Amino acid sequence: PLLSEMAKLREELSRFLMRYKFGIDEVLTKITILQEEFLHLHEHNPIEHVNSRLKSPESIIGKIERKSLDPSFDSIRRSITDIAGVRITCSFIADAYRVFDLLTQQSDIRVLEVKDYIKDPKPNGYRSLHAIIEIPVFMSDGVVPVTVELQIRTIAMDFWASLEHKIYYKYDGQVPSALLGNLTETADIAANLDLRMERLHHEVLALNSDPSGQETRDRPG
Ligand code: 0O2
Repeated sequence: PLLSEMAKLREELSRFLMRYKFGIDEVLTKITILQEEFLHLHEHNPIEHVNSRLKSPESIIGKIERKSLDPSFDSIRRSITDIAGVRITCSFIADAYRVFDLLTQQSDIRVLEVKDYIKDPKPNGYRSLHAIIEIPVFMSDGVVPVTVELQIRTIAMDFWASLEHKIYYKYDGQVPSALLGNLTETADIAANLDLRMERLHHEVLALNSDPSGQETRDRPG
């Protein structure tokens, strides 16, 4: 009986997680459409790359324990909003906000929460635009709203965050204070690089435009 209980639980868990995988698929399709449309219009493509991940059962269990949550599917659905995660890396800060608007203004998407760590960086220097969105997924037995965590950032922010993440895990969260200071400083340097790159980008656009402000030249080749 215990084995059949376990098998039932595993089946329920994989069906539960499947919805989140489909939620990711829906968001990725929306991003692909935006990217292809930008490409078609011959405009500058605001998206550098896209990553997605489904939280592992171990990591979900870890969060249930850390937050002392009721371990029911219903409570997990309500309390753990980052089971499905999509990270979009853009070239410039303005692109990050543009992509955020283009996605969150779509009529089938409901925005549950926004955390703008670009405007208000975390004390360690972490920058990114976060949103918890809800997207409908059409299953055989009906429509289910699925929450997806969106993280939108620039290449420089992403570079910093991946190194910081590695260091954080290497020291199991207890990063030596000398390193912490250095990390925050590099986050500020990365933010400065973002500003300068954006300025440079605008200068290039201005140089390639005619007096009426229309772009006149495409990249050769
Ligand atoms: P992983 O391994 O990337 O999934 P919560 O998720 O509710 O516990 P919180 O603080 O409410 O956390 O959510 P928040 O601030 O929106 O951050 C969630 C995710 O953002 C993290 O997920 C990271 O991916 C990223 N993040 C937030 N702060 C930092 C930071 O200081 N450094 C880096 N590198 N990433 C950060 P996880 O689950 O912590 O990690």
